[in-house]
Amino acid sequence: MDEMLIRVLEDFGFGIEGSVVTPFGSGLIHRTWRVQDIKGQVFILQLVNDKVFINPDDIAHNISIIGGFLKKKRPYAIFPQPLQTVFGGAYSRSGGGYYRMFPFIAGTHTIDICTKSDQAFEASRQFGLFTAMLNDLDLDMLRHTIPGFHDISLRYQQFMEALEKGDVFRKEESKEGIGFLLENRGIVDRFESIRKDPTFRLRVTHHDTKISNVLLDEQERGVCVIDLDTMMPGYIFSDLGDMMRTYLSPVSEEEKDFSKIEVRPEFFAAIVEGYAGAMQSILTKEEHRSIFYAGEFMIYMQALRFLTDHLNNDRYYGAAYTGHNFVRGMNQVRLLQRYQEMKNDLEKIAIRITGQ
Ligand code: GN1
Ligand code: MG
Repeated sequence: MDEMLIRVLEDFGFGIEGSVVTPFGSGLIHRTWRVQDIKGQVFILQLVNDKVFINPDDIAHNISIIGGFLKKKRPYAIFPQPLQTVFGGAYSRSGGGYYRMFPFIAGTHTIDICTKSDQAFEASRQFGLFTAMLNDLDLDMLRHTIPGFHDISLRYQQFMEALEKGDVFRKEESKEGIGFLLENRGIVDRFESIRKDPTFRLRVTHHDTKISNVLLDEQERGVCVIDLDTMMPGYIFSDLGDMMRTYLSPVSEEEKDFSKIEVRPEFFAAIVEGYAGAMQSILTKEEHRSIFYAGEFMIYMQALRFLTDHLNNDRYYGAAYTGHNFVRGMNQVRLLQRYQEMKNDLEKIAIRITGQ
């Protein structure tokens, strides 16, 4: 085993004898390992990307505030608290970066693609319950772990800067996608008016609601949400929208054959049902009216982010092959087009389910 990992494991009180460490998961940001100790218990070890999370202590702060709140007010909630090091810290710094460790909840598993609408329902219900359980937590207690993370106006501005200063050849090649994004700027304008509307509530939202961030039990019932790095004050359309972005189509943002990109209305219905059911009377009229917008908001923002990164020569997401972020960006453009084509049907579904 790597010298550095040995020291990190020791900081968390693990003996090296009998511990098995294997790479785990498919996230783009952190490095993750599965650790099995001598007794066969399983843990998840992560090296936090401190270029993205500039102040990892903010993550530990939010986890501790939210964990403490739930323990006191919602003792039935399942919330996987990270382990402390033998020195009482949230991170081991022995490997150079910020390493943290979580227990793995026995009897649960995660999936990488949403193949059944029941899975979409279960996941959405868990994200809805998460926000509902934190409805009365004072938002001022929380820190913004990535400032401006889902600020679509900031993402738009970064896109405009990349158009000005980015790679000229890549810009030429991305003309069609760029044109589409510029034409759809209304999505950013709508966010600006929501932000100015004092009645549109900020809540504790998760900000990374992909299907692999929900633990499922053997019957595929949702158990709880994981990956708590970006839980911070936000709008429900961030969470609803990222589920739409990642569950509606049978293929992911990685797919190169865009003819496979589809919007499955039964998955849209499942997302709305799961979320609205969990949030019940908590959702406001303004929030109900933002359900279709949620998908537009998140798909558009992700298209902006991938194309911006392509123009900036892949400095944020990295690239496994030349043009990787171009493919991802154009994939999201296509998904947004498909989504907008179905606007009438999807809005009807949302109204049928929520009655609003
Ligand atoms: C990143 O690493 P991962 O897959 O959890 C990104 C999300 C993007 C996603 C796109 C901190 O998440 O915002 O939607 O890639 N997270 C961060 O795959 O930038
Ligand atoms: Mg994540």
